[in-house]
Amino acid sequence: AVYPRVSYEARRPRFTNAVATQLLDLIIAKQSNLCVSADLTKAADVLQLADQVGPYICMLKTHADIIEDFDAKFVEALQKLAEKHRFMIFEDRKFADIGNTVQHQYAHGVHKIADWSHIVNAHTLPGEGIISGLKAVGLPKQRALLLLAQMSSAGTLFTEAYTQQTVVLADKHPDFVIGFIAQRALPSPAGNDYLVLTPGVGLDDKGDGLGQQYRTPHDVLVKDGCDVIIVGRGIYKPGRDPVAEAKRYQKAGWDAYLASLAA
Ligand code: 6AU
Repeated sequence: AVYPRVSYEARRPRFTNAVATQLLDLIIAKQSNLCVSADLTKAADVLQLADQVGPYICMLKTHADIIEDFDAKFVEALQKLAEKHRFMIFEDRKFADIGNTVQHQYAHGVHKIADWSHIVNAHTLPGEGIISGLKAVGLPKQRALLLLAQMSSAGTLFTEAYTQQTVVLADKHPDFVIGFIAQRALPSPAGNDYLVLTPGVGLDDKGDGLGQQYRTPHDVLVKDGCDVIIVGRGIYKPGRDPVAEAKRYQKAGWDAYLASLAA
């Protein structure tokens, strides 16, 4: 294989961040590398989806700022579901500002993301300060960060050099940066291990008419060496049965992982 697969078990001791080891434990215990993206606009709908797919996922991804009735009760209920079904919470905030501003966006405001989300993500465009700022807030709370190193959308302005520079920035903070949002495995020049979480995964659709591009779990896990598949509308799009689809993507993701181990 182009990207030799090392098992989740063997990689676990390479991580110092507690979120990364917890996540790997969940992936192994539940045999699931599936993260469901719950991009719904009503709190009750997000919670219902989380309860339905909870047994089949390692992680639930939220966009808190699209939830019309977001409040502390929602957060409490989501945390209960995360404990009940054992999944991690990933708020897909995509921070992109200077360190001082993202600290406030992370800790304060309506969403108080740092209080409830195990994982958040950030663009590296502003430079290292965005990581340092988020880390000062997140690390004492035992949180973790993913850096956007590539995107799934058509015509993305990410370049190979930007992707490589993003890995170099991660290597300055391996205690807080546990991985990337990317489309393929990204080896680190410093020899750190990173988890690659990959959106733009779908078994039935090729795109969404707004630039999203879908590949299969087999493509991203076997061909491109990624670690976690992120699936949204493939699971909850109207007309689809979220439980049946979550089971289907869990199996597709795990079968692809096993195939990549054998490859
Ligand atoms: O499966 P979908 O297309 O319904 O949803 C994909 C989810 C959305 C996007 O905001 C997000 O994944 N996403 C990201 C993330 C996770 O950062 C990056 C990217 O390159 N593409 C992408 O779709 O919630």
